[in-house]
Amino acid sequence: MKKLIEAVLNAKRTVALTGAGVSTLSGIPDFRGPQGMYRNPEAEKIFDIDWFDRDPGVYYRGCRELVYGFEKFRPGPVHLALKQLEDAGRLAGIATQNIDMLHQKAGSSNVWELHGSPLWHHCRICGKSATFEQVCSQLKAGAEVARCVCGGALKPDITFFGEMLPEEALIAAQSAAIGADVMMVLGTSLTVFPAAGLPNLTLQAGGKVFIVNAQPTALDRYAAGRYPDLREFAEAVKNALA
Ligand code: CNA
Ligand code: ZN
Repeated sequence: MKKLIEAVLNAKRTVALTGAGVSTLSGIPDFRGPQGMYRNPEAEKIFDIDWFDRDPGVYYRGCRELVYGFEKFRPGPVHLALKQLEDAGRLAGIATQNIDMLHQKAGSSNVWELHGSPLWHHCRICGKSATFEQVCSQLKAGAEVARCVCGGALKPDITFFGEMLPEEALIAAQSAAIGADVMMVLGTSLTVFPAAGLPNLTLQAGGKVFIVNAQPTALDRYAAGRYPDLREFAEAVKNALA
């Protein structure tokens, strides 16, 4: 971990790419870790746009507790460490694949949400928007699927499989990755593209990539350093900035 911390302290521009692993420390299951949602074969349907249009109940049943229970989850040690790095002027931004809004809750200001978030929902028929709170209150009142006044299903602005990524966030994250001399890859299996391609942009531009993830990734052999433990990472950041 010493090499990673030294690189960050000496870098001109560091960016982070985060995945579901950083939020397992807050109690939110990931997809592909040992306790991940993909142990349930139905899980692949939950964030699939064709399934949503066929039966929005698949998403709402699968995410009732999780997404609409997001209020009860608190930022974990990695979210807090990244906020500290930003405050210390050591982190230019965070590209996240997460949809749980925990980086913002931790206070990080430069967050590119590559897979969107449920902060807003839109009607699949008329396009009208609804807030997270409006959807939560429908679900609390017993609705199986949150619906627009026109009767259409409300879909969260989360990028589902089969949809394009939010263009602005993707372009910002890509240019940050190209301009970074250090990229920290934290808690992601690096399997969902194009997000998983961001570290390649840093490598191609001559920057260094460090990976902190329990399971191996396809980029491990190109990494300047590779560590399994996200808690240890958060602790090392805290100590370095103390
Ligand atoms: P993933 O494929 O589930 O990979 C997560 C990785 O994190 C795995 O390789 C784990 O080994 C690793 N990991 C988990 N916990 C720890 C830990 N404590 N220490 C070290 N490593 C750990 O998730 P990705 O983010 O790579 O996949 C992208 C998908 C998952 C995105 O589309 C997300 O929207 C989606 N997702 C997001 C959330 C969330 O917002 N919190 C939760 C579940 C899935
Ligand atoms: Zn509508």
